[in-house]
Amino acid sequence: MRQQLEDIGVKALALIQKADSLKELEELRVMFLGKKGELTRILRRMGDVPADQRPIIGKAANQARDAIEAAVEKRKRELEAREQEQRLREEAIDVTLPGRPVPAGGKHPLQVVTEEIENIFLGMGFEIARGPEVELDYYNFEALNIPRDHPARDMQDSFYISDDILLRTHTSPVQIRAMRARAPRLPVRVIAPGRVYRRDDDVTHSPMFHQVEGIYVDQGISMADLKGVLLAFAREMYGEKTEIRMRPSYFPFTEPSAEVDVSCTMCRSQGCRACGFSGWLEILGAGMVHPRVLENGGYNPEEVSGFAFGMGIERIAMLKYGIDDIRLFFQNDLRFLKQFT
Ligand code: 2NL
Repeated sequence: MRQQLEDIGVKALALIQKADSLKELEELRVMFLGKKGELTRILRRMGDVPADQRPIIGKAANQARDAIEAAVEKRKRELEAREQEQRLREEAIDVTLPGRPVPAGGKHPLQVVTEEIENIFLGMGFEIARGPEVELDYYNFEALNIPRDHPARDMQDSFYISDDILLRTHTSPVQIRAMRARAPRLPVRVIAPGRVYRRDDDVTHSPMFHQVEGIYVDQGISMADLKGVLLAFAREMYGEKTEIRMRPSYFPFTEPSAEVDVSCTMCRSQGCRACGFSGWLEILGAGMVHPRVLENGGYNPEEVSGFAFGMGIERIAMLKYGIDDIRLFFQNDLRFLKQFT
């Protein structure tokens, strides 16, 4: 029996050392140490061993079991280490690979144009003023001398929130607020860029669009100041050879009022499709602030005067980039937007 134990030990250690997978190793462990294993089978026959031999055989059996267990453990660690190393090789991350590119994004063409306009007026000493897009009827219409029966005040033309609250239809209310915040201090010299809303929707009109308005109130401001500022603006925006012309017009909030045209940059006033073969592009409305509007702004029209102007950003951007459909600005199609970064 001692010999048998020794044989099992030698055989087991040899097989265990050669086991090539954890599965095979476990099968060997069961084969020798399991309930029906070879070693267990021999120990079951301990009863047949003469009593004086039992300690010796028992000791030999224990030694065989300990040796097999130790060999299994040792081989298990080796196989696990090998498996781990293989996994690490397979799953290795190459930290020298280039990163995934993050698209950089860019400015919306309307933002590009708005900032260009802002910077030109900042350079002439104007401040940038902002105000609510949901506005009181008073600031949007009443304070601007727009009569009760004016079509712009109709439900058909403006987005009303309630009887006396609506989405602003121009940024003029921002300038009324700016005047009231500053009065009686002088000068008031602000521009008001931002979103405005009108019930209009076709190739050249969007229900939401953008405006920049400007106002300059001080002692002795005249139409000459208006023309000088707008000419300086046009030349910075469209080039130093640019000319402007003013034609009489009408707005309820200015008197007198004018449409301001800029000489066509595309054809150097020779006449082209963009300017309707007239040589001039209509891009601004302007005028001297109506005395009642000055009053509503907190200023005495006997003591001060002012000019104001307004322009639509989409129209300016469409002329600048040759865009023929206003809806392209708001569809967020990257094929369109990527052309202007
Ligand atoms: C246009 C014409 C204009 C104004 C806007 C204005 C504002 C105040 C007082 C007086 Cl607070 N006027 N703004 C004046 C004349 C024309 O805009 O064609 N806009 C797109």
